[in-house]
Amino acid sequence: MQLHRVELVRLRLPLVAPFTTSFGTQETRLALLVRVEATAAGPGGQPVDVVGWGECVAGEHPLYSSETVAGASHVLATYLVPMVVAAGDEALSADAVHAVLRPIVGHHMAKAALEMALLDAELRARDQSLARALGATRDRVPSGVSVGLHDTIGDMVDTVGDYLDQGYVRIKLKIKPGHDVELVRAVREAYGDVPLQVDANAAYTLADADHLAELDEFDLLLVEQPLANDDLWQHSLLAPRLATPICLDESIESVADTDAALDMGAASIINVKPGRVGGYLQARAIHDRCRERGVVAWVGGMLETGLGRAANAALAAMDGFTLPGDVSASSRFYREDVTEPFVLEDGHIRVPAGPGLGVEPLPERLEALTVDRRDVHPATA
Ligand code: NPG
Repeated sequence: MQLHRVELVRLRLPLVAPFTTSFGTQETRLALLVRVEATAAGPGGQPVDVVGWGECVAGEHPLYSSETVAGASHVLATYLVPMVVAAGDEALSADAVHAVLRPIVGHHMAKAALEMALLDAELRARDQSLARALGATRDRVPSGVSVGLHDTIGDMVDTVGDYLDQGYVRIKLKIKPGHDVELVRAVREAYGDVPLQVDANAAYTLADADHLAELDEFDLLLVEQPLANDDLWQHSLLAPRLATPICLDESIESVADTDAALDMGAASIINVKPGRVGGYLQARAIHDRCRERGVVAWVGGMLETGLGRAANAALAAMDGFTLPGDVSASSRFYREDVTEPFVLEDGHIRVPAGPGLGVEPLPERLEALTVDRRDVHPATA
């Protein structure tokens, strides 16, 4: 593939309602997109000019992980893009990107965004969908929804009711110390045995083990990331004290982390987020490993625009993702997305079948949402 141009585009998207987790409240999302112009091989090997899009899920602030939009922009412009350009046209394929970028430590979300843009370009030229390229088998995926913390339990119960009315098949409640057991009890009492799980985003310590065990009576699918990101060992000590399965999110950045967590008994379920693990191809590798080991996995979400949402739906359509993912309708977060919106159909999201991501930014939306655009290859001053 020949790479002619790489552009970083920042969008500011207002959320339909503030989204609160144990690490803060968000009212808008600053999204970093990577746009590439390339010439790649067509179905018969002939050169085809294409545009590819990637989405970086780094936060505006380093609260969920250390990555940020500003940091990712810097790393993309200074290291990642020049490295793939220097690797040369011959070596440049989405499959090769992970190895080419290996010298750069961390920065998985920045790497994932560049890989995603190249993958989109490559697959568009080849006229193949991302779902097909990943080996996905389903044409729609069950849709779970993540419910942020609210001021009162009553408000949270009402919001859950709205989502159930819309057809979401699984509810994930954000929890934090002081907003946990009674919240879950209220939701269980209001809605019976709906598939329910909780996400602490690392808000507890091992000293909270007895308190977390009070969640056991609610028959939750899982408790996600109760302890700190780097507390793998402490998670392994917590797990035998809970009947509720532990799922890890923040702690898992690679296949090696997945193996370590499973070997140690720190988790029995894995949340796979392509950005957190360095791209869709690494996400597929973690899916494959979980499948080999007979471990339940599911696809997380990070408030993606329609671009990342399309790719997450394709990933979630793989056989080994046996729990509903955080792949909601676009309307869960955005009144106006940058692509055509994803909609709930009978509690499911349709997996795009068109080439590459199968969706693209709508020009007028893109223009209205754009904060700034910057060419990083060829670099401008
Ligand atoms: O559906 O996209 C979604 C959101 C799901 O709760 C969700 N994401 O901790 O998993 C998480 C959380 C998150 C959102 C994390 C934004 C980081 C940034």
